[in-house]
Amino acid sequence: MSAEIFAVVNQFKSEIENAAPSTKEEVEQFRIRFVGSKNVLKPLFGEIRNVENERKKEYGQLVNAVKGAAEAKFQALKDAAESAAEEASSQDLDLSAPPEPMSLGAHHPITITMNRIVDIFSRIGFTVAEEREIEDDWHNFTAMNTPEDHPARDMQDTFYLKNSTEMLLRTHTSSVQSRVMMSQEPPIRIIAPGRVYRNETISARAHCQFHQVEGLYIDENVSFAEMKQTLLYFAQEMYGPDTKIRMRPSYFPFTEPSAEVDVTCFICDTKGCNVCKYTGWVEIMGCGMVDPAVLKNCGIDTEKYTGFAFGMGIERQAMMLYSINDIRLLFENDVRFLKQFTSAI
Ligand code: 2NL
Repeated sequence: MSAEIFAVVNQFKSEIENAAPSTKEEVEQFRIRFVGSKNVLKPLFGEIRNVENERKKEYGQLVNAVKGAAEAKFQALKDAAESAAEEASSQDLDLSAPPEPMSLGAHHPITITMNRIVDIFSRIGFTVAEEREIEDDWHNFTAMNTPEDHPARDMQDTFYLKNSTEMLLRTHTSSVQSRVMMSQEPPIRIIAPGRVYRNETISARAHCQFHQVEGLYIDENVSFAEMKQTLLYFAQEMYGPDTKIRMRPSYFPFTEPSAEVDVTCFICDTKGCNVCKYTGWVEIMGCGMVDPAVLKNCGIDTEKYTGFAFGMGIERQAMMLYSINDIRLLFENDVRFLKQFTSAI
C-alpha cells in the first residue's frame, strides 16, 4: 500500500521537475495543478494515514519537499515572466523622442547683484578676497579703529558667541581686509563680498543677516580723486552710462575723510519716485580715505602708503533693482519668489 502512495508522490515530483511551461496559460495551469487552493498535492497529506508507521516520517518529508519544490518553481516562473514583461515594455521606448524638458534653476537676486558688482570691479584690477564669518574682536573692530566704547561693540548690536567677549559674527567684511593687510604688502586692490550679521530687529527693511561688498585700494599716492573716479566708473557700469554721482560728507571710524555716495535715481531718471523719495538721488554706498590708524594697526607704512575704501549693502541695491519691497523675501527661499529670477543673469 505504502509503495503505491510513494509512487504517486514521486510521479508528481518528476512532473514538477520536468514541467517547462512557456506561455502565460501554461504557467497558470501549473499554478492551478500544484500551487492553487485545490492543488493535487493537498490530498496527499491526508494519505499519511495509510502509510505504515515506520515510513510515516519519510513520507511526510517527501510530500513537504514536493510541495516546496512546486512553490519554488512557480515563484521562479512568475519572476521570469515579470522580468520578461519589463524587458518587453522597455523595448517599447522611443529612444529618438526628445527628453523631458529640464526645469531651470535660478540665481538668487542677492547672488546676481553681488556677481554684477564683483564683475565690474574685477574689470579694473580688483581681486576677490574671502574670509571667515566667525571673527575675533580684533580683526572686526580694533583693527578698524572702532573704540572700546563704540555702540557697535555692544551686545545689543553684535552677535557674540556664547560666553565670549572675543569671538563674534562679523558685522562687516572689513575683517577680511584687515586680514589681507596683515598678510600682504601694498599695492593691495581687493573687494570683499560676503555675508555679515547684526543684532537687529527683523522687519521689512532690516534683517539680522545681510550681504556687503567692501573694497580696498592701497598704494603709493592714492588720492581722493582716484576714489571718486573709481566709484563713478562703478555707478555708470551698474546703473547706466548717464548715471551721475554726488558725495556727501559722513563719518566712519575707519576712514577720514568719509563720504556717502548717491547716484541719480535709476528708477525714475531723477523725475521723482518712491525709491528716491522724490529727491532724484539714491544712496548706494559709503567710502573714504583709509584712516592712517587702520593702516598702522595692520602693519602698513603710513609714510609711504595711502588708500581708499568703500562699502555697500547688497540687499538694498537688489531690492531697488528688482522692485522687492520686503527684505525678508530674500531670506525665506520661497520657490514662488525665487522662480521669478529664472531668466535673470
Ligand atoms: C557702508 C560703508 C564702508 C569701509 C566701509 C573700510 C575697510 C578698510 C579700511 C577702511 Cl580695510 N574702510 N571699509 C570704508 C568706508 C565705508 O562702508 O555703508 N557699508 C555698508
